[in-house]
Amino acid sequence: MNSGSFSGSIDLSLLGWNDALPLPAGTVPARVARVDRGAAEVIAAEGQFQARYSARIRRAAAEDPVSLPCVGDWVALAALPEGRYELDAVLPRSSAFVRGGVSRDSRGGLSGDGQGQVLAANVDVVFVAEPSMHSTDFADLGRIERLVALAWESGGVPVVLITKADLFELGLDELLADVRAAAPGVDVHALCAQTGEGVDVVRAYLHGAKTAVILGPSGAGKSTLVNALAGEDVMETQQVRAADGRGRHTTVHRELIPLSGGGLIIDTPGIRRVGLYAMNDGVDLVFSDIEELAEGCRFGDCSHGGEPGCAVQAAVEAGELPERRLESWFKLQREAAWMARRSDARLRSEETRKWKILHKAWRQPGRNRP
Ligand SMILES: Nc1nc2c(ncn2[C@@H]2O[C@H](COP(=O)(O)OP(=O)(O)OP(=O)(O)O)[C@@H](O)[C@H]2O)c(=O)[nH]1
Ligand SMILES: [Mg+2]
Ligand SMILES: [Zn+2]
Repeated sequence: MNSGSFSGSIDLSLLGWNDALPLPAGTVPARVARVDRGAAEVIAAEGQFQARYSARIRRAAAEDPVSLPCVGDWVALAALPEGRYELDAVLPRSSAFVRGGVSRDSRGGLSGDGQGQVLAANVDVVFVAEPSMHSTDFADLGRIERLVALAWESGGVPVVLITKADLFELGLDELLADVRAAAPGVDVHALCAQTGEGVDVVRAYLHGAKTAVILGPSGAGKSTLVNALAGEDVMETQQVRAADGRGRHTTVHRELIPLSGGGLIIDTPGIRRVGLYAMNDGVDLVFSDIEELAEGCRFGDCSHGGEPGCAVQAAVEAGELPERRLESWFKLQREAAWMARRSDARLRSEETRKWKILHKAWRQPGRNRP
């Protein structure tokens, strides 16, 4: 579904435009609302329309997919004849939400090209939506930790939203306490988008033409919340609740929606698996409690895996740190280490390739040698 079109002159500052962005001479600024193959739906001062990619953009993207325009990007449009425009440059991003091209296949092995894909750019706030109840499951704390880590990594500020609060009346306070412990230093709110309860609290994060992205599993109620924020049905929502809780994805495109009350929100399809992409600081931030405890370990390089004098293990035994959380930390550490090793290996093989080419050129007869 489309987020509606504009007519007349749009004040770009309402879309979050920042005068400090370096706009090439002779081009017009626009914000990417949605990406299609080879083209993007953009919002410029004169309205919303589709702009095709210039040859320059296509060349850059072939070298590095991260340079492809993505939803939320500010771009430069170059004028074509007949009043049309082409998308000619992506302006520097203030934040980028990147997902690794890594996923776990059916046999549990990791696969993928390891190339990052930018999911959203220039995002101020990352809403991590997790349903209080998902079919017969309770909120998944591990998924929250993972998405919050990725949010910190993106440069945006994470905010956890426990959706469908109406389905979890008994002990909602305890659930919120568990979520807060899983995401230290992060705002956590419960809401019910169906009745509108808690929606104003969410809206307040968008004051000042801020841009948010909403992430979470399919069926979490992301689009329902976006509609509640917009005050009208701009996004399609799941009509029948899937019996197994996984269901099909109702939202299939990432889309930037300007809200009439101010601010913008990017709705996204449900995330099945989140790969880590060069994740370092994000993991440390989401597990700041473990990092803090670790300062009390006897050994500076303690792995908290059974060494003597381990303050982290002691906290687990004392019931101060949930064992689940330590397991989750181990898991994300392993993945981050794996990703780092992989990109090292890729760098090395790239270097080897360059040297081989150089070496070959060197040995070619008749070449000028320095
Ligand atoms: N009980 C209850 N149901 C809700 C609430 N919010 C949304 N739902 C229902 O949950 C289902 C899924 O909502 P959507 O908004 O389509 O979920 P989504 O996260 O956008 O899902 P995808 O687009 O597939 O990623 C719909 O049937 C909604 O009516 C809520 O606050 N309470
Ligand atoms: Mg949706
Ligand atoms: Zn330790």
